[in-house]
Amino acid sequence: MHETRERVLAAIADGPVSGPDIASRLDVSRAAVWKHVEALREAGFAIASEDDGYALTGVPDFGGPAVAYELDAPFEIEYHDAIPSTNARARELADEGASDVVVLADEQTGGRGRLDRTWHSPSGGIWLSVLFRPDVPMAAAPVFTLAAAVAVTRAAREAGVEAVIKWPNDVLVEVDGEERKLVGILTEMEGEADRVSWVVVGVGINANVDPDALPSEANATSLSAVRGEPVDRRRFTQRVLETFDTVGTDPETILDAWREYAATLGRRVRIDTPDGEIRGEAVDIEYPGSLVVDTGEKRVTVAAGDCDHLRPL
Ligand code: BT5
Repeated sequence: MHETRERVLAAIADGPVSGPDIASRLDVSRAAVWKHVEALREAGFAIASEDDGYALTGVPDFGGPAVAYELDAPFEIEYHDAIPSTNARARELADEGASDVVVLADEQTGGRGRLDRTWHSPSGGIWLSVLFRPDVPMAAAPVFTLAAAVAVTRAAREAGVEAVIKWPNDVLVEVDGEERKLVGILTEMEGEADRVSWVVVGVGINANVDPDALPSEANATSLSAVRGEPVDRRRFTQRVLETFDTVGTDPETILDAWREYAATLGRRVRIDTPDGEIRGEAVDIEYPGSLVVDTGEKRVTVAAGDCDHLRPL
């Protein structure tokens, strides 16, 4: 958000402050204060103007300025009511040289999963992509998928939904004894072997979405369906971005948090990899995001693939 606008919001957050007061505090003209107040109202903030000044009385439920307001993470927010794909838009921004931007949408009309699969993204979800430029080799990038999974799982638990992580890129929740998909993550990047140029971590969260609007074969659910009431999408998005930012790039922090939330560890799994199927017990996660599977004969380290949790023998 515009920096002065943010400071106007902060100034009026705790009750009425007069226009001249704000102007002198922020060292801008009274006309400028008025202009910012009008722009904030247009963005959905409720601002009362009384005899003793302006007071903030309401923050919009969702949208760019709403998420940017009181966000404790260093990202700009670019919001769209509807867009084909936030990942595609973030890649465009990357090509233009941008960084530390979150593209956020209420609805995607061309959402993508891995391997060109379709990601259904009806209105009411949280569809977002974080664009950043970490100073790491390309091979390290899977760790950001883990970090995103940790961030969403923590936010879901704070919102009362007992989410768990399924390797490599799903967040699930158990409904009537069955694991259902709540979130999918798609990480894309560009760069040279020894250094990434940019990373885009795309996170699709079924927030306030009717599961009936999602394909039945996806076995999906949503935060609102599990909670029985809508989630505060503004707060939820902020918590995801804040946790993603604090777990940051430190591998040990990310792996430890991931192990705590993982449903895959200790489970029998079947993994489809480009080199064939692997079955066994998932025993650990290794930097930068490989699953260690005990097949009974040996331990194999799997870098990527589609994973199914199997029933215990
Ligand atoms: C994923 O792929 O799980 C990654 C999804 C990433 C989506 C985000 S949204 C923001 C950003 N912008 C984008 O365009 N994408 C990212 P994968 O593991 O391949 O799973 C895809 C499969 O999940 C599909 O084939 C369906 O079966 C199922 N699916 C589709 N939409 C779903 C939904 N909303 N919820 C749960 N499952 C879904």
